[in-house]
Amino acid sequence: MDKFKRYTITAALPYANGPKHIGHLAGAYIPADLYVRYLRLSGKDVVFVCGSDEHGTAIPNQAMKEGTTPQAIIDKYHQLNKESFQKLDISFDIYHRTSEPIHHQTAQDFFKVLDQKKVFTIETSEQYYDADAQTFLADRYIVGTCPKCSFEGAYGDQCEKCGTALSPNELINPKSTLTGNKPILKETKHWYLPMDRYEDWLKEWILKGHQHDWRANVYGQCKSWIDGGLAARAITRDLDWGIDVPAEGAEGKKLYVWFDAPIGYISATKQWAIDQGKDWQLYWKDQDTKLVHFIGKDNIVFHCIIFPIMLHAHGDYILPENVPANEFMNLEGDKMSTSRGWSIEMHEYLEDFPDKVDELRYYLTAIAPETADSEFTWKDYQARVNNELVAILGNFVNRVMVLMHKYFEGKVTGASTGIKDPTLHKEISTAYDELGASFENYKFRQAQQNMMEVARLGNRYLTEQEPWKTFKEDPEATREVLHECLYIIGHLATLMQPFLPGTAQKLFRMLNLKSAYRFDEAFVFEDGHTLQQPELLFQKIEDETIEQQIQKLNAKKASMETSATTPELNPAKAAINYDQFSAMDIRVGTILAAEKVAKTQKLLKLTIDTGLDQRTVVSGIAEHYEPEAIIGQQVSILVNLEPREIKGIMSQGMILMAENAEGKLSFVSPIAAMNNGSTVR
Ligand code: B3M
Ligand code: ZN
Repeated sequence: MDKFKRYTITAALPYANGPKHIGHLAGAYIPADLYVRYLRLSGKDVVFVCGSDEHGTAIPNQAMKEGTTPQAIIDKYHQLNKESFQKLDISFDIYHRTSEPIHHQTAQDFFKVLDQKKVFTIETSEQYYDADAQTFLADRYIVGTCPKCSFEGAYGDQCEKCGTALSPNELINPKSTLTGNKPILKETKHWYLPMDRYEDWLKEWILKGHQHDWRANVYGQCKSWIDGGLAARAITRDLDWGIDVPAEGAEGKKLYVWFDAPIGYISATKQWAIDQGKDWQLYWKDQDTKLVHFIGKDNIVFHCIIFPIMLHAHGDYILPENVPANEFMNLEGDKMSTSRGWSIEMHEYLEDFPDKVDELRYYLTAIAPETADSEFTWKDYQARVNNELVAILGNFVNRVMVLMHKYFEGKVTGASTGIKDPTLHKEISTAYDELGASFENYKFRQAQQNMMEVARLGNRYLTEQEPWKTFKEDPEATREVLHECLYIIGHLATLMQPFLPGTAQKLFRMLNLKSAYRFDEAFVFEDGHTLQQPELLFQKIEDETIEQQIQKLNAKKASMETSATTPELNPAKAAINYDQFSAMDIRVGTILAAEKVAKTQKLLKLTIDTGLDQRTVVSGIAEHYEPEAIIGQQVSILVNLEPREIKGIMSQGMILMAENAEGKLSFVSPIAAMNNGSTVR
């Protein structure tokens, strides 16, 4: 165990612009949770913080896509992700939000300290500005022709066709996505973090100081960044959405999201400390505190270089001891991607498998991309669950429990304080040591295998001893073996707590013990201790279930592909209140007669029985319906629309039509026949 008195553990703050998938879960949240649970079980003082990253252009972008406000987006996805994490037993001490006032305050204070210490440089440059929208344009809000491949829809930061990274001024024929206008160049001032000034310090701290304890992939990325030379990076932006820059001459500017987001770890800790009556400063400023960031590999530079520079420049803060970033997890042979539909979102898994949380935790840990990219396949998931959790772990526990009930009514007789067989005893205590060492080295796959070794050991022991054979002649021998097995199960439950927290609780319940045990805490089965009835720990996963999931995945991808090629829908309209809605009197009616309006292409003159009366309505549906074909058709009609003269005919009301993005029309009718005059509401 290391020398630290307390631990501050962070997991990357997910953008609240969409649901997160199981690749994210495997990359950051499960390993962080495993480590934290291990620390807690070792009796350590830990705070585990996470929360939503609610700034950056990703949020307004998504709002635009969904036709709603940034606030609605962050509220929706904050809630969704928070609930998913809870259901997956990720044991955050707090799941905070960067939209909270305490975070804005903390980020601004941080900025002010650096500003006062003259850490920043201020530079003026020309950037694209949309004069009509009166706003500077973030890179994603500018499209134009790619200078490399001539693709016309390239974005200001990247051409999605040829993959080239671009800056907006490289685009040929740039256009603002807000108005379609050609943007103009306009001078703007920004605050920069001059990272080049910290190169020597980074060389000492990372290249010399962490060569041996950081993962090779993390160290390697840092080294290539540092060796390549660091440049000043703007930490302010001309945006509407974000945290105001607290400096003179910075009106209308916001902090760059990657400046404020990591400070989110600090503000989350502050809020937790307020809630728990603790001192947050101990967790961020005391040299006896160990800070560890859990992230995916795309966030390495921010957590290993930029944020540490900020912490170091500020001066009061500790630095991360380690950043055990993971590689990526692919899915069925392809990169996981929410936008392409090739993903399993956390909430999707939970909807289909609400009672298989530990199974997912187990599988994602077993294939964790700790040293190289790994691959999730449904078949492999099934195999791991069936061959390992069901056939080894579940089977061992179940056999022991059943035999105890069959032979001894589930009752322990005679005092014993632990495992008697010296070899078994030694093997179990080795398992604790090895598991501890694996955790200390952030080798979570290995740690889980160390735990599974105990299940294998138990199975082997039971099979070798064959206690069912001795019962007739020597029931005491049977009892002895099963008692040894009960202790093995107790240790197995103790060791499995980080990985399979739900199953561990079930096991403790079956054993009639407390609901949790620290690693150094003894449990004993006293004389007369009674066991509960066995519960099923894991169920075999059938081929059919797996086939369904594979089909579902393919269908999701296909539907994303068609929706990507269909024309854009109309953007959502502004909100109305209920009164505005209910002012409309919509009824079910039946078309009694229909004829073309002379000298027009589009118009039909309809006679409608509205239940209230018979009336005439002129409707622009002639290109979609033959008059004869719609006699007798039930429709929805807005009856209190002011009458209007169209081509010399008084039209009294309006027929409701559904119209898709290609302009195809369809009546909106009740799906069961309804009396004319029935209300639609
Ligand atoms: N929100 C990027 C991501 O979700 C970013 C992480 C912030 S951690 C301080 O991958
Ligand atoms: Zn291109």
